[in-house]
Amino acid sequence: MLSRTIVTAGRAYLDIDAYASMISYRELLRNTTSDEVLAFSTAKPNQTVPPMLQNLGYKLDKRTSTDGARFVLVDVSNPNFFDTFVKQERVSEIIDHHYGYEEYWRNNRVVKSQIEAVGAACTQIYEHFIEADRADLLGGDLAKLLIAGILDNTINLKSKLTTKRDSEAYSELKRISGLDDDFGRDYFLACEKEKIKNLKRAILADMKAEWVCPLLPEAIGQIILFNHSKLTQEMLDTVFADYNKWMINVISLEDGRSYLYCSDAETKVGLSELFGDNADDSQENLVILNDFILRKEILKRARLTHCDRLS
Ligand SMILES: [Mn+2]
Repeated sequence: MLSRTIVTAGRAYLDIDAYASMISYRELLRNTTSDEVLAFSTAKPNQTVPPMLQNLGYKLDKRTSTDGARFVLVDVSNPNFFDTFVKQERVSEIIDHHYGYEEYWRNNRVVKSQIEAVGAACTQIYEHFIEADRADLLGGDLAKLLIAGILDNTINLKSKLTTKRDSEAYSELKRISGLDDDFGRDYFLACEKEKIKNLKRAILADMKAEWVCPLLPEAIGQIILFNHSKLTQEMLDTVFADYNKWMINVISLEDGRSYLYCSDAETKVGLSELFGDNADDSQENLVILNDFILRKEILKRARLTHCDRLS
């Protein structure tokens, strides 16, 4: 009997890195093993998978029986986040780039695990094609998926988590497929379009509500756009109508800056205090940083600044 392998990812959400990794690795396994290989998920692709990518020739499979199947997990290694149908005792392989469970899986001798500090799981998947000498499969649509995964998870190769392996995978995928940097631009613009279309949903789906220090409000949003100019203070006031105090980190890819919009003068003072020497704070309720920053880095900075003061 044919053995069945199911390539899947986390249960919480399906971003382009997970989506592209699942589909691409399925294609590689189909071409290099005799297994029946499927890729599916209970999670829906999020806004990082715009229609231009969901409508390619390669799609996820329909969900089907997992009885007796082996599971390959990509872009996730924390068992608490595995898709709901995954049976841990039948996991055969894990390819991931998140910290925390390296040791846990290293101690498991049955599971082949590859958990590394790279910017995107798609980079690891790309390398598997090269190791298997199957770069021939990467023309066209698979390259598009993998490139999008790499660019999204590394924030256009500008995030601090970006490694040389990510940049090389990106260049090589472009070379193999004949795509150029315009594809990345088109991809980010397509994502931006989806987010602007459903702005409130896009922002509220990714809110942090956590009291960190007196300099920041509890409600902190984050959105990545190709260009910040699509957003206005009025649009944000509508999105945050139910919030008393808020701020949002608008990461603008084209100019590589963070635009920190906020609800009130007091929050603005806090932001100026945190970032003033490296920012333009001449506008009302807005602080523009010289570089972009991630929300988790803002929180870290606020915690450190506040602890300094207490000590
Ligand atoms: Mn990822």
